[in-house]
Amino acid sequence: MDTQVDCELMEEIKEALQNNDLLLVAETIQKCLDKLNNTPLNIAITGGSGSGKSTFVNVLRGIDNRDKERAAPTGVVETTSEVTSYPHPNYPNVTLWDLPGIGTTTFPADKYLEHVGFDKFDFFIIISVDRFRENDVKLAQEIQKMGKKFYFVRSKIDNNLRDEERSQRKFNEETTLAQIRENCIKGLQKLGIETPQVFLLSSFDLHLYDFRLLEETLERELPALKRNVLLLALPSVSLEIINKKKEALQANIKYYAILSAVVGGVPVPGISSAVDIGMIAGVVTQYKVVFGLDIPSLERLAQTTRVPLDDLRAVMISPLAAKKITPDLVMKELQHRDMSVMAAEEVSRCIPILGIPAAMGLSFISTYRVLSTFLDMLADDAERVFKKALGLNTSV
Ligand SMILES: Nc1nc2c(ncn2[C@@H]2O[C@H](COP(=O)(O)OP(=O)(O)OP(=O)(O)O)[C@@H](O)[C@H]2O)c(=O)[nH]1
Ligand SMILES: [Mg+2]
Repeated sequence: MDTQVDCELMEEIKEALQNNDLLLVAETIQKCLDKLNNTPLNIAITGGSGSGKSTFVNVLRGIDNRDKERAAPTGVVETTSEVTSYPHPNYPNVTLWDLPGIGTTTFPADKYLEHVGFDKFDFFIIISVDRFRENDVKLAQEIQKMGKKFYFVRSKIDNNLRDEERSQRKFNEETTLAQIRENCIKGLQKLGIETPQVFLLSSFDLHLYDFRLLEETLERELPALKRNVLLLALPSVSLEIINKKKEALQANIKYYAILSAVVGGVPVPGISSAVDIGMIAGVVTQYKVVFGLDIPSLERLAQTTRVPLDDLRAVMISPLAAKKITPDLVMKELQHRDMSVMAAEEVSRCIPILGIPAAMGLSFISTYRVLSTFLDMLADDAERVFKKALGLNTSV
């Protein structure tokens, strides 16, 4: 799938470049980047009592249920009775909304939606721990009437598989999953949803079952800017997600490269032209957060996976991943790194397309290459950390 989002202001950037209005170029690019990074995304999680709503809210934010400070309260007796918002720890523009189940309120579906303030949500996830109920379906129909999207999630699949394995002599995971899916779909059809889609998940094993499918579906159905925000904010629970994050970040490098070219920077030995070290440090810091390689994210990952933090850190190879990013560190990395890995032609192809004046070409190329190289390094480390966290073979 195409994960690249181009900013609709590209034409204005080109025009400003042609007119040599560098201040306007910088301003417009900043606007683009703001849109790409700060577009709000509000996700509503609803469903029956004890279905795992709050746990799902937590895992989507990369937060462990046991994290008393930040986690949405969960447990066998903790009932969500109020609409509560939980901002994503790294992206304040992304908010997960833990809603009380419609069954735990006295509202009919339309009043329930009014009560929870449906308008602000980009989409709804309706969770059920077994078959879906009339309430779920009425809610889904009302959500649709309001012009919003909903997705059915069947939770705690790990429990079902464990139970089946204990009680069936010929246990087969695929067969059991197919049965659960079939059962949910038939139930929903009976209640009036013509072609339902149900995603089978375990919040404790997000990398298994249908989470990938759910993620792909959301990506497909969201408007471009929201899709980009969702992708960056999602926990890196699959190699595909890591790869898509990398592509999305790669697509933005041109903006930073233009910025660097118009603002000018410091000449670094071994680099063919000036680059803006401070800006590069800022962008690389953002890459670390997107890939979950910053210390707070790693600590949360260690807690969720129970893999010691030091073991996770030990598989990271790049000094950029292991240390706090400072302009000095970036400078040092640049000095002893071969930045010619990316063919000059590949980058220079962008120059006429973007309308970058020849005088700025070299700076553009340098920054483009530097950021691409750093992005590659960090994406590789993200893969290693992901494999370590899941106990996969990390030898490279
Ligand atoms: N095995 C398993 N247990 C889960 C899963 N998701 C949630 N749980 C457990 O189910 C219980 C209820 O989870 P919550 O997240 O509190 O459910 P909830 O829908 O927010 O519950 P209420 O707010 O009471 O309506 C907790 O003990 C969770 O640990 C899952 O995917 N697998
Ligand atoms: Mg709850």
